[in-house]
Amino acid sequence: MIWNETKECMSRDQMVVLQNARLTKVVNRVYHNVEYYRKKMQAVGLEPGDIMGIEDIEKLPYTTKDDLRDTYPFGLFAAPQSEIVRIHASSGTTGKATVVGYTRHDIDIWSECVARALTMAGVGKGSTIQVAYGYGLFTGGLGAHYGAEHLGATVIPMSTGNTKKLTTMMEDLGATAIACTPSYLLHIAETLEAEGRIADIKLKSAICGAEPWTEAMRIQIEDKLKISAHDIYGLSEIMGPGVACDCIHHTGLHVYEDHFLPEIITPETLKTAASGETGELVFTTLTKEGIPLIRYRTKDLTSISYDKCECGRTLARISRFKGRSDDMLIIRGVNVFPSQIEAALIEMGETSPHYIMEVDRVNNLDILQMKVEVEDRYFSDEIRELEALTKKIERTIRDAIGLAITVKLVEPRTIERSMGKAVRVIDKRKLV
Ligand code: DLL
Repeated sequence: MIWNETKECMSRDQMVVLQNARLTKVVNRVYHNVEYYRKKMQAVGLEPGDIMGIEDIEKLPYTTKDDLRDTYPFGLFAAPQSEIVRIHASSGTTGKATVVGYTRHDIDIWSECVARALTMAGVGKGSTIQVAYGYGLFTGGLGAHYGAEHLGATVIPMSTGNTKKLTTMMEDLGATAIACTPSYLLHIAETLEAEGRIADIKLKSAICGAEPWTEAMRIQIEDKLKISAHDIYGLSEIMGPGVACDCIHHTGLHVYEDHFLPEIITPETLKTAASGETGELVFTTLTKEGIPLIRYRTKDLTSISYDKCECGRTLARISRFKGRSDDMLIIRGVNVFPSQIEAALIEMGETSPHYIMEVDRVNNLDILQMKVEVEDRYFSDEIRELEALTKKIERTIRDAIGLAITVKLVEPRTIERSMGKAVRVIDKRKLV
């Protein structure tokens, strides 16, 4: 039973009792099993006994992507390798990925959380769901897959990349739900619309996330496909999809607070934000064994409300995301840091460090283009040399970020110089 009062409708007092017990346990776990955390806590004179419950949370140090990078790949793992049954990874700020590991228990909790999220979208036993998030190191595919199986739904593991096959299967196998990025779903909707096939599909709901989208875009998807569309949030460091999801009332995403303790901080001061104020979302994992994280700074900007929802759930709700406090871009659901591209370019050593990236959305699909300055000689030499370098840069960047990119090489001093902080990215995508 997924939608159950014990987990979703407990009183604030009951939730705090549960969180207190779980927080003290996880703090002990990281202190005793993770040298990096032990040292971090000792550096500020903390012992596990100093943390009696969530009212002590502010005493604990933050964790950031840099901590994961500094301890790459396994330095923050709190379980021995023999207990780790799965590894996932996402982009780091420079070349190295952020690696996360799950014990069997972690996978069970993750599946339960995703199942709880899918339940909000009406998915259950008897549903047929197409999972069109990428499968692989990205958490989207397998995360949604295990959650749907946990519910007893029939899963079609589509992954990404072949819209024709996806829409054919959607129709032929009678899919009633789909899990994919919102921009991809809008693309699917427009494809079906153009082919006059909307009436032939049985889709009832969608669970979309992994990238920012707007309420207007959600309504557009619902209107086009005549379905109910839900916003699912998550991040690999904390677990993957299924950290929070919105219910039929769409008044914020319910956070699975029994597993992830949320805080909102002001990024400039790193202090707890005033109640209801927008700030950076921070999570402490309360039940994870593989890689529990303490006060992980997500860099995602949102606000939080503890009011009971009309649906009856008492879980805290975070509002739709308002952006990020760093420069991470999400392109086709893939996280990209401009610094990764810069590092790859510099390592090649054949270009100048002057470049500009442009992200746009064409037919609801993100495209990434880039202009890079190269020496004059490439323009006076044979054209073939220019083409070869273009291809080489495209390959190098694609390998570094995992996304196709179109590169145009330009002559020296043609990219506008900035007086202040260099403008490296122009994001032309308009979230409708
Ligand atoms: O994107 C996990 C996921 C998969 C979530 C499928 C939902 C569905 P990462 O690749 O680690 O994990 O990227 C995490 O993506 O910090 C946000 O900036 C962004 N993000 C994820 N979901 C949403 C959402 C997955 N619903 C980063 N709205 C996060 C806005 C989102 N941004």
